[in-house]
Amino acid sequence: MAYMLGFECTPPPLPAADIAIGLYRTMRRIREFEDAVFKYFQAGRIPGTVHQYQGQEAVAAGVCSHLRRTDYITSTHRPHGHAIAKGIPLNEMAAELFGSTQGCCGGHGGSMHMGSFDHGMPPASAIVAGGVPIAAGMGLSCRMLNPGTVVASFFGDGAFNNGAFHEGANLCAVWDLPVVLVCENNLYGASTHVTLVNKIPRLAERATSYGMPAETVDGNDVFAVYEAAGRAVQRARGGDGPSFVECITYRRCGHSRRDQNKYRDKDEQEFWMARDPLDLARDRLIQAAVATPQDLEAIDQAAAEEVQAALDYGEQAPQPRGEEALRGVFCEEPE
Ligand SMILES: Cc1ncc(C[n+]2csc(CCOP(=O)(O)OP(=O)(O)O)c2C)c(N)n1
Ligand SMILES: [Mg+2]
Repeated sequence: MAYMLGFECTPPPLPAADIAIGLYRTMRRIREFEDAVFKYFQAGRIPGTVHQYQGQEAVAAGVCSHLRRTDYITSTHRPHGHAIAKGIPLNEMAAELFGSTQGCCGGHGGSMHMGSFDHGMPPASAIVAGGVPIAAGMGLSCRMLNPGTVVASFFGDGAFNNGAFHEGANLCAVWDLPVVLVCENNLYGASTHVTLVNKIPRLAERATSYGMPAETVDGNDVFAVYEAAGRAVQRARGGDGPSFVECITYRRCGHSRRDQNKYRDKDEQEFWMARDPLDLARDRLIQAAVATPQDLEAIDQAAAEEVQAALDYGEQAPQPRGEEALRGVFCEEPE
């Protein structure tokens, strides 16, 4: 395990029962949504492509459970899990995927630009590392206009070597911005393994050079992510500046819809497939007698029903008329 994760880790104590069960529920809602959406894409019922989040649920759930509706996140080309964890209703997300005017971006964004200003998530940027300088800007605005508000910026290991990450991280550090930099190190940037593009594989080690606390956690253990993110969010909220949390995780799906994962080592895949974040959380909750298998099955069932209802809603929601395409393109003249 140490070889594959790259470090030894001890699972932290469980948080309070309602929080621990809430983390499981969020992960299950994400997994159900993603699995159902995959089937719709495969069947050609949703246009475009999709980058999915199966396997990484613990990161979004663990971080966003510390955030308020008035806090912000920035997201990536893989945004569904972040959006669900930040509280965007599934109906609005599903409608967005179908390009409906009822979608959270009015159908203009689709999968890769999921977001909702009402829920503290500007539409996701599919430009790798693009969210980091945006988070720095939002963090500056929060510090000046709304102290106590926090920005969490999600990005991948592939983003780490992009200049935009370094500019954004440096600004966060020098201006003590209330930003939590959440690196989802799923070991691959598309098909490129993290060791091929990093001489120092522990990305948190390099992040400390900006002068901020940085730590690496087991990103498949939702309770480990929850604990580390709690420290980082508290620090940001208290005005003490940014932190970097590297979450080592793995996607259970291809990079995008058509990817067949042929570039991934068999042993590596087997190791990670046996470390499903939902299974790990389920086992711990049951072992600690925080929940019974029946309690968790009820959560699973409710999530499946909610997701199916959302996709039914999204598929039937009204499609835009032609003139909608120009909405938001030109500035409206003030009356
Ligand atoms: C600036 C930029 N370069 C290249 C791409 C094409 N691209 C899309 S996703 C991706 C890989 C990103 O890897 P990572 O940041 O690790 O995120 P992951 O896909 O693993 O979630 C690339 C290269 C892009 N969208 N933006
Ligand atoms: Mg990656």
